[in-house]
Amino acid sequence: MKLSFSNFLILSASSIASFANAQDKIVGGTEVTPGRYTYQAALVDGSGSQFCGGSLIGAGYVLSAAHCAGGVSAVQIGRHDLSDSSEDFENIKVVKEIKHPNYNDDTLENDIMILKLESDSSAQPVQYDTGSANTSAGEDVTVMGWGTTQSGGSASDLLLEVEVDIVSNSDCESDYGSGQITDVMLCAARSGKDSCQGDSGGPLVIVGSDASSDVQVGIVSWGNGCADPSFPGVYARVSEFTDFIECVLSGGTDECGNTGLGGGDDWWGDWDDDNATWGDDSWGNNTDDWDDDYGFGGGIIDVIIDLIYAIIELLSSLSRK
Ligand code: 4AZ
Repeated sequence: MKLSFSNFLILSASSIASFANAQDKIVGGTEVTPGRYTYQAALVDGSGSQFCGGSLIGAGYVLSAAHCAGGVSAVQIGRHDLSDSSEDFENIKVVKEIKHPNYNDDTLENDIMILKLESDSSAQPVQYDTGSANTSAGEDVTVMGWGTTQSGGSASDLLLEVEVDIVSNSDCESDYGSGQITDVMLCAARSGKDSCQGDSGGPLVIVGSDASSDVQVGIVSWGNGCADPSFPGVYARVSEFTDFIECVLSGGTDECGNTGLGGGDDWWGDWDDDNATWGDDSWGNNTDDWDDDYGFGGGIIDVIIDLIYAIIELLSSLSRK
């Protein structure tokens, strides 16, 4: 994951400290029963190396963390032992990384992304929490991945899982410091157990009787070290992103989740939403629109249009004051 410089300093110190009580799995976990988590996805780069996790939420869509964006080449669904190339799994090319438009890579707010796949997976997807799951402090939740088995340690070839307890946002904020844990995050911890580097983007679920009854409540996002008793693991809180997820699953892309330019409930946002080909879709942001078709793609025209939108949005917000 990405770390701010101050987090990096804390992480460096805490990884030295946690070295002393290193655990041996995900951190403190166990090997998954192969095939249990049908929806678990390995995100791989151009050379086929796994670097993040994800979860199948619809036949053609994988949910992951925005901080995993940039080089997702394909997803592999149905994997268990990454060192076993003879495994029977789906390798599906990614055609678009749809990051939440308000993802902030300093604060890691809105650390959510959906990958659009070139073709459908036939695996059982996971249900995602739209607000009815119980995410009270103390609830048991499970996280899985091929990430490192200790902070700064080496990754696991085998898919590992670990059960942790939900920690309230207020307790988590007292651990991390004021303002660091917002409503769009969810924390979880248990002594000696945690997600870690390389698990990012993977699902945190309330386990049901089988894959079809599991409910995903979190996405592995960040933390200071791993299984450090002073710092819970931090996850994107899935129920806060129902609109974003449903917009993407119904075919949307760059306009989804946009509460800023061309999104919000100010007069400009409303007008722009009504005129849906402006601002969000056809102009400025996209890679396959008229301006790109006419050869200006991603260039100065986009910048100028975005600037005009920014000015309009600013004037609009001033007029609301
Ligand atoms: C990471 O670096 C990371 N303990 C993921 C999860 C956690 C810490 C770090 C949570 O991707």
